[in-house]
Amino acid sequence: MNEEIITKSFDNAAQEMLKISKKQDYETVWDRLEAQQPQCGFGLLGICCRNCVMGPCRIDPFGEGPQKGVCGATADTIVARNLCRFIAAGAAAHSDHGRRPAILLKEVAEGINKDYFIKDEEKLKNVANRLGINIEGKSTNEIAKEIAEIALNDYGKQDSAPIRFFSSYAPKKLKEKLSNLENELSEKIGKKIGIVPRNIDREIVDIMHRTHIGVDNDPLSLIMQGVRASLGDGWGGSLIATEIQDILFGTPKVHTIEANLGVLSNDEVNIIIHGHEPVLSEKIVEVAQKPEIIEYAKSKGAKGINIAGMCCTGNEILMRHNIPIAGNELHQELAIITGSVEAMIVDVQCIFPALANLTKCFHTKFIATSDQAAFPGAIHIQFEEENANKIAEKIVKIAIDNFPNRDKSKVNIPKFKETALVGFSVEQIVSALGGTPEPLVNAIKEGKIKGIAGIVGCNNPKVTQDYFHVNLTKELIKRDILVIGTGCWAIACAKAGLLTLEAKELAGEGLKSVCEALKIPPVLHMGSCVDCSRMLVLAGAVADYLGVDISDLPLFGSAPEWMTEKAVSIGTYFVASGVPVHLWPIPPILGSTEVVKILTETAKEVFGGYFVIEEDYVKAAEIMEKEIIQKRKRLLGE
Ligand code: SF4
Ligand code: MSK
Repeated sequence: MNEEIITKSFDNAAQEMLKISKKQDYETVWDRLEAQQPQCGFGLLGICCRNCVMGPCRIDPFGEGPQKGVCGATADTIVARNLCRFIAAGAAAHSDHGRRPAILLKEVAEGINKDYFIKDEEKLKNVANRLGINIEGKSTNEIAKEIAEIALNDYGKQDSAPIRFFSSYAPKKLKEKLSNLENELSEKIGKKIGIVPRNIDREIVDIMHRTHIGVDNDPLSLIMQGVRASLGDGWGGSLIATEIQDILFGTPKVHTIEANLGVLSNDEVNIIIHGHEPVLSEKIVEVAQKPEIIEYAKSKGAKGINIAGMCCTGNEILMRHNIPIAGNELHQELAIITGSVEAMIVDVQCIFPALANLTKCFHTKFIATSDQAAFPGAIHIQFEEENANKIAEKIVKIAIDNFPNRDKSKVNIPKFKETALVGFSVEQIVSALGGTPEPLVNAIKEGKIKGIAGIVGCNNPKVTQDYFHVNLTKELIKRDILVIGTGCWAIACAKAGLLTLEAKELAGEGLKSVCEALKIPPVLHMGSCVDCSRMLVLAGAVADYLGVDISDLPLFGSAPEWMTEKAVSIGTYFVASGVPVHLWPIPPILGSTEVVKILTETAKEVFGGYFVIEEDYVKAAEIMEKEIIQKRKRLLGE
């Protein structure tokens, strides 16, 4: 295989498609990254500001040119402001996602929406109990309405009390720590500092306000508001998305699926659902399984309908159904290049606008569906929850009608695919453990497992696709560290065969014995990006069980191929919740020594979590293992 292709992707199917792409001269994300070289040094360091039109301003990193913006903002202020705006956008994307199922649950409970119903009453009751709702004598719809109203109130209330989801789900010690910290930091810097989220939306608006020219200029004060918004995401918006989606669509259960481009079919209608929100994709799956729709596909010469996921919509669907996943973020263009996709249906987030042009080279219909996401060149079919069944059927039929247009001479489906055991919701993990965290805690005490690493995040063409994800994961399980995670990392591991019982052979002896006893893989798929909240809930449950803070637990996070603003919000709420987080590539912060210090040193002192940057996967695993071993020893009083 050509060296240039190997540096682009670690994935066999991707390498095969990249060869075809090069031969046929299709443009992909890697070509566009190359065209951007050299990338702007000011941007990479985070020292350019466009927050008003006295600028744009930039700081000379070599100390020779300007050291202040026109308004007098320093590198520290500019970097901190830019970082906060990253967090605001990431938290907004996750939390706005959560708003949709919350509104839908209310409409279902009130009987306004008849296209959806509550699939998981047990989860409904568990969430109600957690939120302190008295469910005695109440109907399912009454309970659902109360949950939806609490969730929506967390987005819109105007008092300063913590949001209800945070106060109901966060572990005791974390809540105590954060409220004490508000007082300590306020005293230290002589101005009021808030860290506990008051309102999911407000913390994001607050960032946009304070990063406007001439408002907040203190890096610590700015970053603490970034922390507050990120906590409103992790313990708020994302958690609401996860919990209410489970109520509406079912809590994931462990089952087997297939992963990679080899899941695409030569003789069925291939429909890819790509993006993040399961509200539409659940319906697409439902419609595509109707006998009359399958018959319709057969009438067009297809053997059936093959739905495959991509990115986090794919994760949502595979967690709850036997729906295969075609790939992660950097597979989106490669899937089109297989020439076998009748329709690529998208909603929001991580969808390349470049798909509009690429699909023109094939018969593929590129169908956008969200009022928030227009793609010039795409077919736009507006999705509305109140007409979900009708719209989903219309979309599936467009794909079916397109099957006869497939040009067989252009079809190249790589044979690569792997099976994967998926569906590890907290409920399934606890059930695999026999109903309590005790066996997990005992395995850590006995040293069979040193600790747990949570890996999340994207692909990024600056990193060889899946290389860091897969190799870091292998390094960690080899060292008896159980790995859990979400997002495109989970898809990378599925494609690499790491989500199988057989993968225990790659684990150290201790972890292997635990996998054998519990019949679980050493690497657990916990869902989509918003499902990082499942990891928080799991960490919180173990912390409360032991009566300690999350920062006392032998945990480490990593986002080794991240690219989105959402990943920055995720990393920040993990750090603030007490989990150290490794990152690669470097976030745009190196232009400020003060911001770097806050994220790496101050954070460690005040939260117990902090950021680490490391390019080499073995060194990253060493750093993670060292910290995990120390935490484990401290926890056991050794
Ligand atoms: Fe320049 Fe200050 Fe305006 Fe930013 S806010 S563009 S640093 S003048
Ligand atoms: S899809 S946010 S590229 S994980 Fe959630 Fe993947 Fe990152 Fe998007």
